[in-house]
Amino acid sequence: MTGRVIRSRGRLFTVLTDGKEYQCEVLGKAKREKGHSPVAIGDLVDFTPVTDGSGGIEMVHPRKTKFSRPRVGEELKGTEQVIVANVDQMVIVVSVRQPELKLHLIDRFMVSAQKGGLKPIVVINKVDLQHKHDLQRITSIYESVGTPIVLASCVDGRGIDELRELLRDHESIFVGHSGTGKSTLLNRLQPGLALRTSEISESTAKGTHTTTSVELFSLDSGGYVVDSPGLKVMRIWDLELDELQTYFPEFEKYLGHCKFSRCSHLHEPECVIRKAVSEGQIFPERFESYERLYHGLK
Ligand SMILES: Nc1nc2c(ncn2[C@@H]2O[C@H](COP(=O)(O)OP(=O)(O)OP(=O)(O)O)[C@@H](O)[C@H]2O)c(=O)[nH]1
Ligand SMILES: [Mg+2]
Ligand SMILES: [Zn+2]
Repeated sequence: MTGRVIRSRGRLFTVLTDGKEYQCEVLGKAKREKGHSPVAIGDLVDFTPVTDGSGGIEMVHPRKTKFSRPRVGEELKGTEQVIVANVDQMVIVVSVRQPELKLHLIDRFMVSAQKGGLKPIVVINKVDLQHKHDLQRITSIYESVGTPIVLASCVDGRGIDELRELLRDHESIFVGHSGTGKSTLLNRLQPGLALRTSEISESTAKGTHTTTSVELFSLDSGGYVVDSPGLKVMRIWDLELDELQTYFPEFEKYLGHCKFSRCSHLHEPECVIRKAVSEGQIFPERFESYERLYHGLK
C-alpha cells in the first residue's frame, strides 16, 4: 500500500492512507537508502500492513521537494536531515520584535526554499508591537522578487485572512526562529488545532523552542500545513558557492554579463551586479544578505 508520512515519534512513523493511520517501522530496505534521511514527514511511502493499524515501510518514493539542513552536531560529517518532503510552500515567519527582525534571516530561508523547490512566502508577525522597522520598504523588497509578503498580528488579527488564502489548496511548512509566533499563527488560522505555544521571556527576548516535533495537519479551508520547531542556526544543506547567486531572482538578468565569468560580485572590477546595486536596481539589503551568505560558505 502507498501512504503519506504525517508524523513521527521515536522510530515509529504514522502513515496515512484513505483516511486511516498506520504506525510503521522502517524496514531494512528503506533504511539502507544512501545519501539522505531514510524517511521524512511528508514522504510518500510503500508499506506493508502487519496488523490492523501497524506496518513496515518498504520504500520511500522520490521526493518532489524538500526542506533540509545538515543534521545538528553532524555538520562536518555532513548528514542531511530532511525536515519535510513534498510540500510546495515555505512560510517564513519573522516578528518585528521578540525576536528582533533581521532581513538576512529571511533571505537565508528564501535561498533554502528555492534550493529545495518550495515557493517562499514571508510573514512579518507581531505588527501590533511598537517597533522601528520600515515595513513599507520591506514589503517592496519582497514584492520586487515576486515573493508574497503578509503583515500579520495574532493579537488584532491583521493579515490572517490574507495568509489563509495563500495557504488554500497548498501544502506549506512554517519556518522561522523560535518565538516568532508560528504555532500561534496556525492556531489563529485554524481554531481547534491547539498547538502548544509559549510566552517568550522578556529578559532574553528569545523563544524557548516550544514546538518540538514536525507534523502535517490538514486545514478546513483546504490544504495542509506543517508547524516546525524554531531553528537557532539555519544552515543550508549542500549549498555551493557558485550556486548561491542563482537563488537571488533579481540577479538573474545580469548573470553572465560581468567581466569575469566566475565573478563573485563582491570585489571584481566591472561587475554588473554591484553596478545594479549602486544604481538602485537591486535592493542593497538583499545584496548584503548575498554577501553574508557567500562569506558563510567560504
Ligand atoms: N504581541 C504579539 N505576540 C505574539 C503574536 N504572535 C505570537 N505572539 C506571542 O509570541 C510568543 C511565541 O509564540 P509561539 O507561537 O509559541 O512561537 P513559535 O514560533 O511557535 O516558537 P517555537 O515553537 O519555539 O519555534 C507567544 O507568547 C505568543 O503569544 C503577535 O502577533 N503579537
Ligand atoms: Mg511553535
Ligand atoms: Zn559580478
